[in-house]
Amino acid sequence: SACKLMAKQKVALECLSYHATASNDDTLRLTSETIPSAESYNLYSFTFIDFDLTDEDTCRATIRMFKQCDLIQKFHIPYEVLCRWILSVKKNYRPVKYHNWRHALNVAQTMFAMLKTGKMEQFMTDLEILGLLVACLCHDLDHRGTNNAFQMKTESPLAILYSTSTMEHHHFDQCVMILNSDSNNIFQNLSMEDYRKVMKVVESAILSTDLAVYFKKKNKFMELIDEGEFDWQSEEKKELLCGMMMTACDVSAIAKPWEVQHRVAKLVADEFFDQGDLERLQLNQQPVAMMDRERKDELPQMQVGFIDVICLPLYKVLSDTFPWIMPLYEGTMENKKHWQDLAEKV
Ligand code: 5BB
Repeated sequence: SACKLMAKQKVALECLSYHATASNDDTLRLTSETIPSAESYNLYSFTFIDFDLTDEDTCRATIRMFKQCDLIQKFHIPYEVLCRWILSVKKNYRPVKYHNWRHALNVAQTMFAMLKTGKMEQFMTDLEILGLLVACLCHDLDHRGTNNAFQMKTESPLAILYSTSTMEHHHFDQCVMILNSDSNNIFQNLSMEDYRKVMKVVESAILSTDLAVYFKKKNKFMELIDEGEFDWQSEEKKELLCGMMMTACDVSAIAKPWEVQHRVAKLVADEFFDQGDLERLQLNQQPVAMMDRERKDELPQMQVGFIDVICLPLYKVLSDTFPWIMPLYEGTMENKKHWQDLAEKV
């Protein structure tokens, strides 16, 4: 429709005014650096922390995960293209408080740990592993620190373009945009069929990071588990499993050691409060409790709710089926106690 076309043009113009891909200088520098071991970055652990890593280290850690999965060899990814792509992805995250490049890296690292330490890679093809890691790194590209409801309320061009899963469609579009930029296509040596397959994995995985999609799909997933379904080979079931894994990784800050969870929750809250401020200023609206700085005392109770309603049920069903990812469940249980203690104090 004419309306959608206008919205598309607006979004395209916004993108044009911004230089999207990494410079050759940065790319060549990263290409020539040595990549420290996975152990030195603690990549196999569910308690990986990015706080002490430099920006350069976050790129090296990302390359290390590709190497440990042998993806560079298996899919003939030119090393310079991989380096440029990683820098471009990093560059297309905005400096918002929580949904930034560090979050993307953490989500990808949890996926890596689930596949390796959690022994879930045996259920995945190499192409799916490639798709999942790429999806994690790209799943919040160009996040503006505001959610889907905010896009809708402000009638942003993005919301006109995509009425459901607004931001997630945009994250996937940005992912495709980067891959299609000069010398950024890490999939360039895949066959037509593999190319189509991996893009399908990436698209479905990124779209499933919309919490609304998770709520729609989780019952189907839990039913399959209840029926004792351990054959994950059918395409439909595999897509369902990948979606659940994406959510598990997306919220995995909740399972980190308490000091880390506490610090990250404050970043999440600060980003929510910034949206709340915008809603007051731009829309003259009273924000919901979660986004209202005046109600920050309720944060511990909200975290308990988040843990009980979303995180624990998901980690429970996943670790019942894939026992080696139990640390995610246990870490979350531990943090629930801390948040409950704080909630009782107010
Ligand atoms: C989440 C769903 N939302 C539509 C309504 C509010 N809830 S909530 O009550 O579970 C909630 C979650 C309330 C407050 C929260 O944070 C206060 C700082 C959170 C919360 N969300 N806490 C966290 O530590 C994290 Br991490 C998140 C994740 C926010 C992004 C949602 C990711 C979607 C995953 C599929």
